[in-house]
Amino acid sequence: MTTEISVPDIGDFESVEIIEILVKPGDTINKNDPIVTLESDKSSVEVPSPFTGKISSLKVKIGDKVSKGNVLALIEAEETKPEQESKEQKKEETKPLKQKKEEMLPETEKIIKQAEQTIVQKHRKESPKKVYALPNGGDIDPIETKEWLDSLDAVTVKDGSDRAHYLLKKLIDEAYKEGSHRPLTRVTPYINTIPPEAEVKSPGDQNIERRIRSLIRWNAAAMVVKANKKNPELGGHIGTFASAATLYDVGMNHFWRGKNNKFGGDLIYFQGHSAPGMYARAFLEGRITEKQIANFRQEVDVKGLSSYPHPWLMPKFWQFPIVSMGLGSIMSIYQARFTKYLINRGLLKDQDRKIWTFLGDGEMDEPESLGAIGLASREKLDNLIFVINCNLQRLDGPVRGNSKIIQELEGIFRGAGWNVIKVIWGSYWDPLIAKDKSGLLIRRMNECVDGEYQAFKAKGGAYVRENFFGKYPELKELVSTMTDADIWRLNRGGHDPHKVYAAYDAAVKTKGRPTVILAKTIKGYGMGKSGESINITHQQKKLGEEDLLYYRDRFDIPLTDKQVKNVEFYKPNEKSEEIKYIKERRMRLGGNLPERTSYAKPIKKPSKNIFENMLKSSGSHEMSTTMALVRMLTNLLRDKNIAPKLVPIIPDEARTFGMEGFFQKIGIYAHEGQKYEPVDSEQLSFYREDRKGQVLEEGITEAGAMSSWIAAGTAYTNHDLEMIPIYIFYSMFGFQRVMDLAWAAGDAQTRGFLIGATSGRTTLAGEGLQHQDGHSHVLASAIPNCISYDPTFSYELATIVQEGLRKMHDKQENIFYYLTVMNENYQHPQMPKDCEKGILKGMYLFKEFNNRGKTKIQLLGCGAILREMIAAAEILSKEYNIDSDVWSVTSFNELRKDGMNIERKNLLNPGQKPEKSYVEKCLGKREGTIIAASDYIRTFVDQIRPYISKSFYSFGTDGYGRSDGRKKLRKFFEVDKEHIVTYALSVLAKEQLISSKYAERAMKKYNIDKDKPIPTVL
Ligand SMILES: Cc1ncc(C[n+]2csc(CCOP(=O)(O)OP(=O)(O)O)c2C)c(N)n1
Ligand SMILES: [Mg+2]
Repeated sequence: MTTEISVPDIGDFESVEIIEILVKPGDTINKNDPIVTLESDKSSVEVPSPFTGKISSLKVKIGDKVSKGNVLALIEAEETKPEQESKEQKKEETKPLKQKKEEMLPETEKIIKQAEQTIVQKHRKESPKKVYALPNGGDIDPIETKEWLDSLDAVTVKDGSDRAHYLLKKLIDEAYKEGSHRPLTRVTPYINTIPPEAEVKSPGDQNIERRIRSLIRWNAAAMVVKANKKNPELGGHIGTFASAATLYDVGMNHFWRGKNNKFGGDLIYFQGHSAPGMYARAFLEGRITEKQIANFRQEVDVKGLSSYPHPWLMPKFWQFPIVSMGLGSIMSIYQARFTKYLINRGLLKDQDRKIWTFLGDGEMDEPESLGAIGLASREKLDNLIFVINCNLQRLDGPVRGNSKIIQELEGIFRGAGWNVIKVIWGSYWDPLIAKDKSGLLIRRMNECVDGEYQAFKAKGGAYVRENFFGKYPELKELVSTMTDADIWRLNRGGHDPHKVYAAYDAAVKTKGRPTVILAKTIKGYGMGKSGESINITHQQKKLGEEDLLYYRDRFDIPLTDKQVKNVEFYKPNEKSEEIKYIKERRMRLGGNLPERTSYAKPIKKPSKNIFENMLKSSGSHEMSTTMALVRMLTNLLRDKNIAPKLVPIIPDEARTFGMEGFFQKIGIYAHEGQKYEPVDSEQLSFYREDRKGQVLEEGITEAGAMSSWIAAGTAYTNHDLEMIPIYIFYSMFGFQRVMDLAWAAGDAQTRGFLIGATSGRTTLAGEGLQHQDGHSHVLASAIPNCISYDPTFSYELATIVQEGLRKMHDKQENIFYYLTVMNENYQHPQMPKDCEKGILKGMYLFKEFNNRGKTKIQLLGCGAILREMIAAAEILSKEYNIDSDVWSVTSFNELRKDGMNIERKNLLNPGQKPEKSYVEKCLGKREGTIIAASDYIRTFVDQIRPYISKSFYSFGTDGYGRSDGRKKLRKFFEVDKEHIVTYALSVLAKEQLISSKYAERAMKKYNIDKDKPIPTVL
């Protein structure tokens, strides 16, 4: 049956142009196959067929303008009822009878009145007559309290703790209804979450594990001390790993599975300052040589070991660069989410891999540490486990001297919906807590603050007896049979392998939410007087002989005094129990950690015809480079190799960039699918969330979006899957906002595209000072493996993207691209001949104005300002008979890279004929002074100044942006065609090639006020 395919609801648009027809008569198509592409002045979107069948005729052609309801084609459809219709019908059937607005009001008022009466009565009923609790939380009726506690006990014994929890929750809910607003469940008592009887026991041999841990501790400390003996400039940390050794060891021996040909491996984000501990273990495992650890922090000549986890410097070892505090948290959260994304999209097998992140308690104050924890619980990331090493100290002093960091973090994470496991007390405390029937011990634990806990571990057993237990006679009595040494031995949970094992075991078994383990430890554990739990611990890197001997004895390291004085490392022989054990554990767990490998298959570069349209002139059709990019992405989504690998990432700006067509076409990733009918469900580009959705619509978090981009751009190593992440953002909120993450992305060798959209100080126009970007390219230039371009025309953009795909995803080079695209609409010319190489190198000759010129000038324009330069060249030619060569500069950054490389080569080869830089090759033989301008600060343009032998003048948009139209802004920043003409005339006058009167006249003509201050002060 012949059926019409017509234009569906396309939102607010009327008369939208058809720019592509994707079917022809006779084609057999499936439902949802695209029929045509429509383009408004803001976005382009494909119209899918609502039917499966054979196209019998087309009713439109390219260039036609259509609106909702216009017929596009006729189809011999297999079924004629489009889904949309039946949905609408269904809705009609179930719709309740609509009441008229006027009829609703009195009824509503009645309900409100009734409600108000109830509230008033309730208020009267509950006016407080009695004081229920003392302001300090003290108990006004201990007998009543006991009755409640006995009841709770009885319920727990009879029906279990879940029933007790249920009743408590009911009571709390009831109390809320009655007006109590205190968050009763924010924190739990200051004791371990897992009671001793519920602990799962470690199957490991504790004696061997302790010996291994001691050796790792020694070698880790020795490598820092040795390096600093050689050269005190080198630095390093002992105290951080000393506090975390058990936390790492239990994971390494029992939980963290390596990557191999059957399993993808757990991903561990090691806290940066713990790096010596990871090296020390790898040394015992035979993965790192003694020469390497002897050269810790000496990387230049001897290929020693990196200070911190840097994949760029140790690409076969480190996976995650997280020494900048806070980044580990946010990057790992988005890593865990991206892993689920790949699984839900069917690209990765679900092997229950875990992501573990080690963080410092001081580090948790970074906004990036806590800023994304809501996402982790919202997305039910049960593949994510945080271990926060709560040694109570940061660099200068206690993290929370006057309160307790563990309790604070517990409240925050519980509030965010995480599973919180506190590992506060070690096993030696268990009998004391069991004996404490009155609850006084827990009360004392609750009332001490971290400043005191820090002192307890710095000042010895007698001090603890006096100042901790001594506060209450009953507690003093509790420890009366213990010696001071026994009291000193009362350990902290994070140093107890049993407690840590039980916590890890519970964490890996947790379903439906992420887990955070809050482990209490001692900073500088084992360092004694030189650095245990004292304020200078963090900086301590030079242990004296006495300190080293103490450390050796504390951990029973079989080294002689002489060997200790020489700061020798210790590794038992290969046949020893320890080495056999450590290797066997890792073998059982599937492989080494950390280890960075990649077995990802390259993605074949797309066929050239995907880009064909972009190389042609757009004729009279005007469009922005943003729209050109979106068109290109839409085309790439038709390439079978590329399409599934594209990961569009957007922080809440898809509509600004005209990308809403992606919602319908590839869907927005949502781990629970779409539980609601979207408000715009009738429209073509409706907000479609889908479990298999491809777009990462991150919301307003550039740091989160950047973390997703890093996760996707490193999937080639972390998941052996090459992905193509394209993160599109307001250019001002890119590098400026997340530079630290961009730096880490470079270190991690992320591959992908960063797109600074709505770019250019004068091109974004009305948004003003906070939005108008004039320096993102300068920031991008600081990252060595970032390649950046500011293209003007769609063929430039197409050339760059093609090359990017080829280099990063076909050739698998470890680079990433930063491209700026604009929202200014204009016509795009056809690609000139032979400019491909120039586009990629950074500049090419766009046009020569050869009239009968008196004199000549070289005009270099970049991005938005190239068009001003072309217009200026026309004026100079027509009105002043001045010839010019106009160059399109696609990247001053790339030109500078070439320039400095060539200059260096020449300086290092003084006896040889010097090579020419690329800019010199382009401009050296051309006549005339150079005038160069961009929509960025002059620093961007000035980068090429040293590499050309001619006079050079640069113009740019230095200063704060402000709101206005493009024309006015360009005049204000002096990068409009009129200023360029005037400055060109002035430059030629300065060079004594023409009279100065031309420039003066131009200033008058164009209303250029020479007394206006430079924009940087305005
Ligand atoms: C963004 C950032 N700011 C500052 C530092 C310097 N820094 C290194 S370690 C440290 C203290 C860390 O304390 P904590 O997080 O408690 O870790 P711990 O060493 O106690 O385990 C600081 C301030 C850094 N590495 N990164
Ligand atoms: Mg700390």
